[in-house]
Amino acid sequence: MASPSAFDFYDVKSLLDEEERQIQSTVGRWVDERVEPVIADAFDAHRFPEELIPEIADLGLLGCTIDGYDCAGLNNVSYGLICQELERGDSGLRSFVSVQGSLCMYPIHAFGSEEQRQRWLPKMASAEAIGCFGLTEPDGGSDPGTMKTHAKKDGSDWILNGAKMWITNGGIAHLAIVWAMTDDGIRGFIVERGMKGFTTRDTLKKYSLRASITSELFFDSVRVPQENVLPEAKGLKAPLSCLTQARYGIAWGAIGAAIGSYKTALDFAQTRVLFGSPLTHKQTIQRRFAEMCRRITTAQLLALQLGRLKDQGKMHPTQVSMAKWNNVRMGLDVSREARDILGAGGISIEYSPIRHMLNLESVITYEGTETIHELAVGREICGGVNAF
Ligand code: TGC
Ligand code: FAD
Repeated sequence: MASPSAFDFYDVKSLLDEEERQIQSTVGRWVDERVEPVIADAFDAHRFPEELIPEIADLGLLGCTIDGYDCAGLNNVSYGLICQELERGDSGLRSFVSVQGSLCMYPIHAFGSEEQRQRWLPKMASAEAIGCFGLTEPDGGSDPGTMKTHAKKDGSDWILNGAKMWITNGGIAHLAIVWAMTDDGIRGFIVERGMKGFTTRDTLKKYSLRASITSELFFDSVRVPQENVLPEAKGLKAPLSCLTQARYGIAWGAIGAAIGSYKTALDFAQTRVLFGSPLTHKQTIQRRFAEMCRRITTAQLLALQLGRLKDQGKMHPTQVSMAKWNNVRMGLDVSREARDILGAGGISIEYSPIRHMLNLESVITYEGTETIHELAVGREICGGVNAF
């Protein structure tokens, strides 16, 4: 009987079909060859490696679960594996793909008109058009139902006023999916760069997700034509449905960050000789690796079952909440543990764990904080009573 792999202890790969395995290995190879050599310097320089965007598009990773419109039409498990491999490189790359596909292409596909789909989706699949998603506001992101950004009807146009904060891809986006309050409740708008009164400003001095662009968006009486309103996006449920798509990808992505950190620490511990033997011969080090492996394995199985439910059309948002909460917490704890095993070297950007650990401080906050997901699961279990 073959021994279990340290990186796939329960042979999760055997539960994948041939196409899923091939997609994972293609994206994994691309991350090894094209991302690993540049990502530490990009993080250090607080720079998103924009030169990789055309390659990401050529690999067919943008909006990859959409059928038609020049998109790849993959299943959700494949999309999850893509997120896992990208985040093994860096959370910033997975964020870029999540925002473009799950937060911008998804709402255009799910809530847009046929004209909007034809106009934007092929261009977004090829990265000719980059999107961002504006929901969070300066006064508090966890409670988007109280947003202050608002749009008022003016003839056949809308006049948009307000501001969004902490917006991934904002500074490079050609279009922003913006959620605003109207007399009719929350609606979604496609705001294009160049529209008068729409400006962005990048958020600098971040110590997390440094290889990713984060920006503020400002709307000063922006005139948005009716044809840029998403006709089927009505109420808070619409943006929350987009979040469900992105949170799903994050639940897989966090496994990649954990595996990257754990592998780096394991390679180090096998050759670091202290008190006469390698670190991997020490009882407490073995216990710590066993614990990391246990948590990664649990997260892999959780993500795969979530993906199978999603592919069968049976996935519930609170199941996504549990997976996002469990897997990001796991990724953060594993990368911190890996950082510690590297000793002083662990604080250097030369090793990936501190970069993953710092990135995951954003990942545990965005797309619903850990507390928000605990409360969403708690509400589901306790008869729907809202404890927010
Ligand atoms: P609530 O009454 O619970 O819900 C309103 C309506 O929405 C439905 N719903 C959902 N639908 C789909 N997916 C979900 N996850 C949903 N959660 C709720 C719900 O059934 C209801 O429908 P209906 O038909 O009854 O109207 O609303 P609430 O105001 O009580 O809020 C609930 C709460 C706190 C869970 C929600 O506000 C929330 O999720 N807050 C967190 C906000 C958040 O996650 N923001 C993320 C911003 S985007 C981002 O961070 C991008 S980072 C990207 C990257 O770089 O990767
Ligand atoms: P707050 O909502 O003010 O929360 C503060 C604290 O209060 C948190 O610890 C929270 O868990 C806790 N809390 C909240 N409610 C409760 C409660 N009921 N009971 C107990 N505790 C509670 N947003 C976008 O719209 N688009 C993007 O592309 C995007 N990208 C991001 C990129 C980065 C790098 C980061 C860091 C954030 C991004 N965000 C984006 C914003 C993100 O979604 C918000 O930061 C997040 O939703 C939390 O909102 P907040 O920061 O305002 O914290």
